[in-house]
Amino acid sequence: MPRIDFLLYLVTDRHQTGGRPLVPLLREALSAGVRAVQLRERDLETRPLLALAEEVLRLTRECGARLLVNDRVDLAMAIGADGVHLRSDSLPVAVTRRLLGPDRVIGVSAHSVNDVVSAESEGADFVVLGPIYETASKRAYGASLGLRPIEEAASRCRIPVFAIGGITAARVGEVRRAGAFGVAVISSILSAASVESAVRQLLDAIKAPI
Ligand code: TZP
Repeated sequence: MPRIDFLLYLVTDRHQTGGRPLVPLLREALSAGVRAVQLRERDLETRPLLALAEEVLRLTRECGARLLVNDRVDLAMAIGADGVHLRSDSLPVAVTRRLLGPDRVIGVSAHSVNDVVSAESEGADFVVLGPIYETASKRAYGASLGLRPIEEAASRCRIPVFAIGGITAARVGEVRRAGAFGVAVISSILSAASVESAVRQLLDAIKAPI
């Protein structure tokens, strides 16, 4: 099982950059210390998504960071990405593992403790659980979960749980105290006026004793 060696997981959404192009912002985030990126551009068609994925992979490689591709196992394999991030309607974890082999990383999106338990039993390497807080990024997922599911998932499961949804540097402490291994974010990095200082603040909060 691949070791999860990052605590801050940057999820992309090129619609949340305040009109700025995504790739230079990713470069800035990687230079500031982001070590894992999930490419999640759900409305991009295959060809432009492939081109973007190749460009982002070059960047992550330069910076010694990992790149996971949301949902598109085919695309992740085609470019030699570090892994995939599966949704509930993606290929199952076991099928993905057969395709990717033992060394690639498989992350799974979870919206309940039961989702985390299932993801672990199916062989996921880590989960992203949320939305923990109210977030404009994901109204579609309805009510925020709060901290309790993190506590329960952390006590019932061994795989790393990343908290997502409304995560800011100020909230990192409480989600980590609840049992989150790390945090996953879109807007608090990509919508920030200074991506570099947003990343630094998040990493400082992550490194602070809990
Ligand atoms: N899954 C649950 S909430 C969410 C995703 C992808 C969006 C998180 O965005 P933000 O801006 O970090 O709250």
